[in-house]
Amino acid sequence: MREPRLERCVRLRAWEPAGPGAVALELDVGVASLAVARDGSVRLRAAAAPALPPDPAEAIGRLPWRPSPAEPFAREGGGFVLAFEGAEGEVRVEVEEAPFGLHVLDRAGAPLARLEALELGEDGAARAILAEEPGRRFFGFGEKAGRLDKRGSLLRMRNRDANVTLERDPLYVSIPFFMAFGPDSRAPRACGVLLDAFAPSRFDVARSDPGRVRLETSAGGLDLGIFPGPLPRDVLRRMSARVGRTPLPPLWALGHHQSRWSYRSAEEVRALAREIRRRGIPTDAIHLDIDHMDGYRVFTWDRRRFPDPKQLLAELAQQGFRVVTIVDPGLKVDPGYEVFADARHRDVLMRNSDGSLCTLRVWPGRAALPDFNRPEVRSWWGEQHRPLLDAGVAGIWNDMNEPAGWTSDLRIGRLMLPTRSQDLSRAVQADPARPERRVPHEHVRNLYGQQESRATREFLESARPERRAFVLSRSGFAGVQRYAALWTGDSRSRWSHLRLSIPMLLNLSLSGVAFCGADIGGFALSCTPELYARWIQIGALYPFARTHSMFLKRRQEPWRFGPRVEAIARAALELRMRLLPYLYALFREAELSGAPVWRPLFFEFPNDPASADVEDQVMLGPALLVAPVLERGARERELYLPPGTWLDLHDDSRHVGPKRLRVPAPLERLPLFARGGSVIPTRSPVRHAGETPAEPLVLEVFPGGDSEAELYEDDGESLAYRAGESASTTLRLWTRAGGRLRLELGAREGRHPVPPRPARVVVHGAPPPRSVLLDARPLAEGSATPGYVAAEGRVTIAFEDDGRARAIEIEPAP
Ligand code: MIG
Repeated sequence: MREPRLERCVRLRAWEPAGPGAVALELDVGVASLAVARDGSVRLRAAAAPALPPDPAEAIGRLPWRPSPAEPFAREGGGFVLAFEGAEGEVRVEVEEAPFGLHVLDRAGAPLARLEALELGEDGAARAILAEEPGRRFFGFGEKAGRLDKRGSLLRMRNRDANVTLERDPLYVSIPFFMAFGPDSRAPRACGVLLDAFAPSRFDVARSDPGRVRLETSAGGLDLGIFPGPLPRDVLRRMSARVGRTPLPPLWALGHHQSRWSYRSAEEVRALAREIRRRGIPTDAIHLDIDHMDGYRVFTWDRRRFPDPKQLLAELAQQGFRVVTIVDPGLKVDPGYEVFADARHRDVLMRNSDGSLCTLRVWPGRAALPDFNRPEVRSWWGEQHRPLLDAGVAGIWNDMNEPAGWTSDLRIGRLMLPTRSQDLSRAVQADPARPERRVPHEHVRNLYGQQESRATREFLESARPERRAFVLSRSGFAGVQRYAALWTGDSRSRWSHLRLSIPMLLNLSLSGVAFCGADIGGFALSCTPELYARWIQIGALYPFARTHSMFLKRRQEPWRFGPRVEAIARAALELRMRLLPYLYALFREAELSGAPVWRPLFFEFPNDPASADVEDQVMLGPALLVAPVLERGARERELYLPPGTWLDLHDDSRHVGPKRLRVPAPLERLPLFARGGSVIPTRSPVRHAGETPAEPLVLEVFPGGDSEAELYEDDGESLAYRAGESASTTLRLWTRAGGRLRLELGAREGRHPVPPRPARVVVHGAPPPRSVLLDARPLAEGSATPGYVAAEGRVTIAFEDDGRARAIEIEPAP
């Protein structure tokens, strides 16, 4: 990013109301508009021009702005106030005349954000300087390596193929959003800031000046979103109401995905599938990397190695496997290749400013790139997937869409070394807001991968309206979650990269991307048995769980590391399968509220200052705390338990936080704790999500507090749930001193049919009771249904779940 010439705005010259909840501003250096939404979110747009550029928001997939009825009023001494208070949120924006500045406050007057200076320049460059308080922390920023708290860093947003150096910046994804949090621990205070600029941008996060955060964009003008808290979840609710949420994935996509660069032939894929099932490794999907294609021509198959894809995929479907194929954006420049010929004929490809075809070298050799900013190109691109769907492909994996590529390379067999790096400096693309106009590719670069995934999802949803789509993308921008899940690209099979994945996925989660994961086992270099064991233990709990690896290295199927590690992998994936009902409900929550599936500790414990320091532990939803082992040779793990009661899942031992402790972590063990006072819906493990579990409903109850949770069910596959074809059951738990406990299952709601089924409630850490009541009637001890068994510190209650409301009470022995 070159240094832009900018001029500081010194003065607000004039202002006037501009429709509901909005004000038009005339500045000494340009114009601006300020708006307050019904949920209290604030938007400031500004440019050094006589008028603001057309708003690209809708064209890039932003949800409609919901204006508040707020009206501005003049302040004494100049400037104005725009304030709003409603059922969904509240905010007060004080605008100062000279020097120009903005204070964003909550109703109680607590500062949320303070724009201290605004600088605008030619070509739409802009800089916003936010005054910050010491002790504030900064999370989010999309896909970034390094610490969880980004205070003190300089972060760049320009999508780039990171090429196995994940510790560098920038990476594949740019999400110019952060959540400022703290510093007041008595009253949690979180606020979100989105620099909604798809041109390359830069964040100086209290680095050059500990009291300031500087946001800079290189084009497009300033478009700043401010999302009030006070809680982290409030920020994400508001931010995601703007940029969109992660749609509920099909259930199978929450299973384990097995991938490799590449499974190279139908026979190899068959053998893989057989082996997975023979060994009982729970797995739902197999990914086909670039070698399934004919000479890396996307949307084709190598007919020698994959003579009958439809037949192959049908066989795999019989065994409960879905197939995901890779689709790169680069089309081989080859007049004999139909897709390319059609692309050229329809003029959908990116050009250079002189009108020549823009090309890069990628896997197929010289390749051309579609311009996904044009809606008709997106539809055209979508249509190209039809043959894949006809063959039975279930999901699409978008790689190389930063876009990646190079200018020349050296090849030896499948090995390739770029000898000259990418040059797209002459390329132009459609301006999303005015598709007939061309802008430098660089100005819209960060949108490239997202627009590709958008084209893909929109096609999948229109071609198969009866099914939820699955799209996986490497690149993206703010809001990418609407279209695709993300994986974090090319890591190395090294302990440092296992460790890196934790804060990286937490920050991605806090940036709106609920469905994200890292390659289990690491991508490049060979993985050791111990590293694979530790990686899959935590990887099985990544929101998106895929084993993937490069060629030229030790193979990475879960059984490649000997029987001991195979058993560990199986157990880890079985745990994921058990937790599927819980995970599924978390994904549903993400779709409804923007709350991520993976949460840093402070998200759940915003009042506990120590929780904000923890970057190597994860809350999987509200109820499970995971402390992965990230060190070679470690056989114990030190961890932190936030305030409250915790039960160690391995032995039901009880701990009271806040507390640091050291727990044994033999290779077989992932330290895992349940929050006291929670109910976790589970089921018995299956080999793939579509299989009927032997035990469809097991409610794991961890006493030590009260809670309310939701069991969410539907057909797992279609979009009918959006029309009420779902089933929700409220789970309420009360625990009282001395071991008294009451669990209520609300009457099932919604139209998704669930046949009567056996159910179990397992109360952990519970001594033999005096009595157990089901709907106020005492149950007999024994194996009959209904009935209960008390053994080994657990009370297990068996009953039939027919959808009616139920109440279970445990009376402790005196
Ligand atoms: O230049 O398709 O991140 O997952 O296996 C490498 C081959 C291209 C990079 C992806 C990786 C994939 C690989 N791709």
